[in-house]
Amino acid sequence: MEENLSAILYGKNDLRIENRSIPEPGPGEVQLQMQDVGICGSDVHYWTNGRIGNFILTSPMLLGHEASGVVSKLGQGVTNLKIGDRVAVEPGVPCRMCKFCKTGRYNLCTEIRFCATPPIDGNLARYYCHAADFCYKLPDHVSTEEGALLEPLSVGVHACRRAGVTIDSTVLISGAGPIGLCCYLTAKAMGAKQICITDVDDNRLKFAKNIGVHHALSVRSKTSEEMATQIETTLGQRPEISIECSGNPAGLKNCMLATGNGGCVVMVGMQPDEVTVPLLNAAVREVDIRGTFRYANCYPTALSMIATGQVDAKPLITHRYKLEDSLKAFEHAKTMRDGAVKIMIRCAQG
Ligand code: 572
Ligand code: ZN
Repeated sequence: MEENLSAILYGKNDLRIENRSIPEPGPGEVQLQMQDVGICGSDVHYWTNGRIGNFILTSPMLLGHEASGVVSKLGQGVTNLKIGDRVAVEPGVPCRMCKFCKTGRYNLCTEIRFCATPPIDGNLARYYCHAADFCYKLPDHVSTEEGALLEPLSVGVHACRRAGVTIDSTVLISGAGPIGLCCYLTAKAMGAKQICITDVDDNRLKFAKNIGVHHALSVRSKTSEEMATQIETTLGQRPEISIECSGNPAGLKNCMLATGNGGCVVMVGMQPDEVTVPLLNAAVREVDIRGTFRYANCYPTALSMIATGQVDAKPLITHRYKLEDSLKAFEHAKTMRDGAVKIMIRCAQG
């Protein structure tokens, strides 16, 4: 048997690197020789908790959903790709039939199969098969690492679209983790004139400054009211748009109070089910509160941002591991020590 080394989560705190058989592409699918897979917070969460909300690991599952690969086999009827093409993998494949799919909001499809969301396998392996129309050919000058980064960047594209970011926007981003930084890069590329980013962690704020953020503010031991004032003073006006990426209720409260009248708060970070927020204050100032769920139709835009050079996402990659060292990579991602932002796993040998 040819080897297909795979990172398989058997249960809580039980990640094993094991050999599986190489899968054959079904109709409309391609077989991919996987190249680079980024570790997402959700991969780490499934590993350490065995579940996220109602999505519970009940049988072994491959991790990984921020991926790129090289086409190694074509399934029946595939015409959009050829063997040897380097591609980015959009990890959610919807039913293509329902109301949401047909109106372009396929991220809301209830039948969507999303990599590394139980019970669907992810792609942290040597070989993996995926729907060909959810693979995007990378131009020669775009690396497969950048291809893998299209996934978190797509989250940023979707958030900025939902928020209505445009030329001249003034934007607040709460949380300077990988997703906050992807929202920053996207908002900048979409023309935002001023962007302020906040976090509790000074190292993350320093990292944000190093990749070009002008206004990086610490929220440590400050009230939301104090933050709102400091953000307004820093930007010279209240933000029209706030993008909440921390998942912390205090971050959401900051966004709601800081956003100017008639503005919009977009929620990206995963909040607890029920939180206490200044809802009436937002309502009477016509501050819209919008949800987001992953992304739809964002990969082509994320790829354009990279391919045209409008966005350089490479600096987000702080650490690299080989597939065989995935356990070490996950240990690193758990602690995020040494200023880790995006940890990338190299799946291809050599
Ligand atoms: O890159 C996509 C992504 N989506 C995340 C988290 C990490 N990465 N989401 C948060 C968790 N939800 S969920 O609905 N779920 C576990 C399926 O609670 C999905 C979106
Ligand atoms: Zn993710």
